[in-house]
Amino acid sequence: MSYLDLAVQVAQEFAQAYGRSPRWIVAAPGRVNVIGEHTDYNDGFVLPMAIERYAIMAADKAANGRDVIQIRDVSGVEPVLIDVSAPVKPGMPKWGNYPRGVIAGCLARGINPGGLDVLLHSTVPLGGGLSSSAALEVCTATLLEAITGKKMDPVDKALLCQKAEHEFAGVPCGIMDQFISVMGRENHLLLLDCRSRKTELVAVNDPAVQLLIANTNVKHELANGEYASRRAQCEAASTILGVDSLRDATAGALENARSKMDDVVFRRARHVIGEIERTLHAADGIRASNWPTVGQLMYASHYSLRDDYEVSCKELDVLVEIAESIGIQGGIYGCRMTGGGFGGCAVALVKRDSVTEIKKRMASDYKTKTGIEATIFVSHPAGGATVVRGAGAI
Ligand code: GAF
Repeated sequence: MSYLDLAVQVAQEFAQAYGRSPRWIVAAPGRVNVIGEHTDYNDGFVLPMAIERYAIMAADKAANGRDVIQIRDVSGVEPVLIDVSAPVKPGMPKWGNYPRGVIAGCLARGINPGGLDVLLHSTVPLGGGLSSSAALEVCTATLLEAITGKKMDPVDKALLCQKAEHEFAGVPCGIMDQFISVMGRENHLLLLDCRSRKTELVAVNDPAVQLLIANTNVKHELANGEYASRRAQCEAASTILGVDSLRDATAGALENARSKMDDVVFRRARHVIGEIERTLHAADGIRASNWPTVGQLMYASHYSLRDDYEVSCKELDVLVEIAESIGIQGGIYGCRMTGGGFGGCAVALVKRDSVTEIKKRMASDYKTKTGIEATIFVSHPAGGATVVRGAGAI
């Protein structure tokens, strides 16, 4: 569903929840990362795109006139109440920590909308590795911008949202997810240099290809702790190599230092150094519409994440094996796990006219091999966060 259609639905849901029409509606997309995994916190490159799955918020000034932002979710989970007349701190329910962290950051910048009644509806699958949390953060920031008329610089906005995730949700994420949710552009991938924070839009103009997303529908518990330990291992490798970050290391320097580090740290660094290179090559391949090359880089990324970085899982590997067995002949150029790992989604580069067949075959082979139903869909590269309805537009 497009965000415009979804906004119409959310306006109705707001009316049912609060008994009047919303004055503001904003949307922020989730993302799929085409390549460049676990490179953002190593100052490397990433190549994500925003997807046609959104966190949408509809809002009006608080009916009771109090300085409290009330956020209800259409799923009926416990609502979040945030008093904006006092310092905002993490609290319960836990899901509210994403908007709380963003609101705290906005208040610190003088962006204070006062009390609000808000309804949230998200179509980004939770725990699917498609950045449902970044979409929620960026959606909140966009809502406060729309209401106050105070627009942030896009880089500041993304960094504010990342800080919310670090300090309020306790997740030491990199910058990719928030950047793409803010800066996505229709029909483009975003090549982001995570060191300089410079971005370059890479057009995907070939109507013969599409990105297909397959959700394993599993999320293994260890994800958060393992993410933090990967960051620590990368820092350990940088220290041994005498560089600020693995962005500055080369495969040759790593090989020369092999005896100075344990095997796990060596393999983590090998993944990151190789993945940064693959990402730049993939961007070249996309510019040239060289799909077989891009596909091979995606497979290579997956093997490296599976064997060296060890963030894949059985279900993701099964999806990639199915993709390989379908092959280019069956319409798949390449496939890899996407996002942090330990479950969530795989992304595949496919021929558009094979999509229906591929979806059928992937779903049935995955069910046979794992006993689990996958959720499979295609998405065009979508635009970044947007104000659908602003003050005065109703
Ligand atoms: C998660 C993080 F939030 C991102 O910053 C990134 O590190 C990704 O995992 C792995 O590439 O989505």
